[in-house]
Order: sequence, then structure tokens, then C-alpha cells
Amino acid sequence: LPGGYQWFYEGRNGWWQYDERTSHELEAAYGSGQRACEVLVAGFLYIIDFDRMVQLRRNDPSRRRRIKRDLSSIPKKGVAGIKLP
Ligand code: V3L
Repeated sequence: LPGGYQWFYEGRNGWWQYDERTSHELEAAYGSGQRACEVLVAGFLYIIDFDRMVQLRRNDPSRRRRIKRDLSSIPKKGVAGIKLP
């Protein structure tokens, strides 16, 4: 993504980077000024709310995670559930 930025979602004790395809979807939606978008990850539909900067499972919004757009160099757990070595 431009400027070395990436999209992250919250894990138990750190941040996971979104997979490449989803992060491009988020970047396109965010960059075009949308307030929210919908993505399919790991078999679930999620609403990405850019106003609140959270990800919510569409069929169970209590499944909520914070998200952020930050430099790809920040400490992270891994990418989309794949742990960094
Ligand atoms: N990308 C990939 N997998 C996701 C995403 C996403 N954006 N959102 C949820 N899941 P929920 P720790 C996460 C997975 O929110 O140890 C991590 O990727 C989510 O995976 O209740 O807590 C790890 O694989 C979870 O398995 O709908 O940091 C795993 O949690 C499942 O969808 C453990 O991470 C339900 O998430």
C-alpha cells in the first residue's frame, strides 16, 4: 500500500496484518471516502466501520475487533493468522 502503510486487526495481545487481497479492498474503500465496507474473510462476512475503526461480524456484531491503518513496520503477530517466525 502507498507510503508503506498496512491494515491491521486486533488479536489477543497484538495486531494482525490483513491478508493482501482484503487490505487492498479496505484501502480502496477507505481511499474513496466510504464510511464502511463489507469483506469476506475466512468464511465470514465482516463489516468494516471506518468511522469507529472496527471490524464486526455481519451476522453477530458482538464479534468486534479494533482495526487500524498503520506503518507496515510496526510490531505485529503475523498476517491473517499466520504467525511470524
Ligand atoms: N482476517 C483473518 N482472520 C480473521 C479476521 C481477519 N480480518 N477476522 C477474524 N478472523 P471473530 P490471537 C484471529 C478469524 O472476530 O491469538 C487471528 O487471525 C480470527 O482469527 O470472532 O487471539 C488468529 O488466527 C478467528 O479465528 O469473527 O491473537 C486467531 O484469531 C475467527 O476468524 C487467534 O489470534 C473468528 O474471529
